[in-house]
Amino acid sequence: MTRPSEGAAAPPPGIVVLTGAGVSRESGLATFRDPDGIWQRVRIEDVATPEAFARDPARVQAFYDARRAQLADPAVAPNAAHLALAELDRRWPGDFLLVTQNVDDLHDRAGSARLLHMHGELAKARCLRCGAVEPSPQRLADGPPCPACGRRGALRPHVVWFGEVPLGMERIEEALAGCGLFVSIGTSGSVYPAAGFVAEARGRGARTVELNLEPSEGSAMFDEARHGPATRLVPEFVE
Ligand code: BJW
Repeated sequence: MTRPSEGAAAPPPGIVVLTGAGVSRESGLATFRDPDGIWQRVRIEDVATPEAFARDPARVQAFYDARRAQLADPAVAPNAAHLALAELDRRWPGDFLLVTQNVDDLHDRAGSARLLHMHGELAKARCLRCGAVEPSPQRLADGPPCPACGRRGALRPHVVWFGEVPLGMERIEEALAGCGLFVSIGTSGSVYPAAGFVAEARGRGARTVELNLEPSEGSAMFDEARHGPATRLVPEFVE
């Protein structure tokens, strides 16, 4: 992507990048809706709703404990796409926001700074008693105490389930309203409100680009679409 030339009169356009599970797939983390995806193995209604947690907290905690353990596997590390986005963040002189739907910490580990986890973070836990959001113990199924209030068994994964409000929506709306370029990477575009961001950005006059293994549900909404693996497409795009 061309960096704005020094001394140019117009300020560099703001950029909003939206990422989904596809960006972490080549790091060894499964997506949700691909044939080998997480929702082929477990039902959303059993693990990813507040009702599921109320009905069977042990099952939900075990599901997220296993995914948290996977993140600690040394084989799981940021890939070329995460690194290219961190590089873009570092060198882009204008407004920039990387909005990820992913609960993994691979963008953080790659060095992205202007980053917002709209569906939460596996590395954090939230206390249902005092509301504190703290680094998560590796296992929540054992009912560890809240680091803030000491209450046992009140921590839940700091992730956003279906029917819950995504995080940072005000900051995201503001960034979408002011951006000149919106790039969607590795997401099927099937979960709202993220799936609607392309229409919002486009409606405000931004150029919209999709980088995905295959056309997503909202592919027709993009001005430009490139299809292939994120580890190839993202470094090429950021170049
Ligand atoms: C590659 C690749 C490679 C593969 N390179 N690409 C109708 C009925 C009921 C509800 C609704 C409804 N309409 C809308 C709703 C609301 C609901 C919703 O969207 N439901 C839909 C199913 C219809 N949404 C919500 O409930 C959200 N909250 C909400 O709307 O609150 C109201 C509100 C909004 C705003 C302001 C105020 C109020 C909350 C949604 C929470 C989603 N949570 C999850 C789980 C998080 C925790 C966890 O990880 O377990 O988030 S679900 C899951 O899906 C996860 C993901 O972030 C999310 C998106 O998935 P993603 O990332 O797109 O993955 P995939 O697998 O779908 O796609 C991967 C893509 O990568 C594919 O296209 C591949 O081709 C590609 N790919 N390899 C590049 N190497």
